[in-house]
Amino acid sequence: MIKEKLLLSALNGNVNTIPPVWLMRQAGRYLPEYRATRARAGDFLSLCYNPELAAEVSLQPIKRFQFDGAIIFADILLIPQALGADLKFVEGEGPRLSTISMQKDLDNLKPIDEIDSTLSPVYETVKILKSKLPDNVALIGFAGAPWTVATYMIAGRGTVDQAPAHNLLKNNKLVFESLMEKITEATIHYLKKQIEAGAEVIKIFDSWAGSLGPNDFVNYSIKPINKIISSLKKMYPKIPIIVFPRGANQFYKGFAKKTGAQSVAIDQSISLSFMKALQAETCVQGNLDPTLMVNGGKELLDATKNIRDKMAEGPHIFNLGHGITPDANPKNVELMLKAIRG
Ligand code: 1CP
Repeated sequence: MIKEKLLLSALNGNVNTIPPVWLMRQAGRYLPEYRATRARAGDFLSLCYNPELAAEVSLQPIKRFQFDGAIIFADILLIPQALGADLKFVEGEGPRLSTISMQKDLDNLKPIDEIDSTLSPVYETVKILKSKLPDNVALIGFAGAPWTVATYMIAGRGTVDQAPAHNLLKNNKLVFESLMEKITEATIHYLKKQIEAGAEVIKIFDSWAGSLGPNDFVNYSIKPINKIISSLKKMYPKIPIIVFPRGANQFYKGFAKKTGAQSVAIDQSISLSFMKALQAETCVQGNLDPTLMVNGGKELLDATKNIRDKMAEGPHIFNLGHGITPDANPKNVELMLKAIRG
């Protein structure tokens, strides 16, 4: 009999003696082998669009750490690029994109049926990964949530407070909402294609959900995510979906049910008692402070065991509260894994 993959088991609501574990941004700059492959590709975007090399970097943390999930190597900003935004990554600074501020900018975006001319290498990456992954590892596809993607498309870069997006919403709601609609449709298509190519789990990153007030949170985080999930579920009723509404604070409560997600990823600002309460609603994932992966030691061990033990009675996926940082020490990942798996 083939045993169910541990990650899928947790997403189906099962309690496991040892929780499945993977890390947000597990393929990335903290790994020397990633830096080597990226250098071979030339730059970050060339790596994203090179299926053989992208699959290779997704597999690197699996080989090194035997994680229970592999995430495809891509970026949430590939959708804006596929829609026609000019995108580049400036070394040491981050992404730069052409901006959206008026109807004319929207009119210049490509129709949804043209985005695959940019995105098809990502589907190829998924296929390669599917054929190469060990049997016990689940393949995770992903996209950014419409609000988070819109914040980059409107500002043209990452911002601390997402002010440009909030201003567009306030001053030109029609353009803002049309953009959200467009991203939502593109994302449904993109994720559908990832599932067709072999993704077994989908993660939606709403990394900037925390800057939305109560009404905007409903309208621009929950509703578009719900639309994406319900559209995918019509085609693939069983596909498990994890959503990360980073910074959602008290709005984490009820979030899984309202969006239709099977799991919520919890950032490190949430207390373990609140996380435990959320576990009564859904499979919980995350919460370990990523800064602990830099210095490691007893602090890392204690925090790891504390999360594992407090979440042991319900469905749980071990993960960080946000992405692992470039200055993290791979040895500390091993330390953490030992504490989880014994
Ligand atoms: O220099 C490099 O090699 C680029 C660093 C890097 C990497 C490794 C970027 C630039 N993106 C990625 C890959 C990536 N991004 C993955 C797949 C790899 C993995 O997880 O193992 C994923 C899932 C993402 C998701 C992503 N990209 C998010 C959501 C998650 C989060 O961290 O909140 C966001 C917000 C982005 C945008 C982005 N891409 C890269 C950077 C530096 C940023 C942040 C920009 C900013 O706001 O400053």
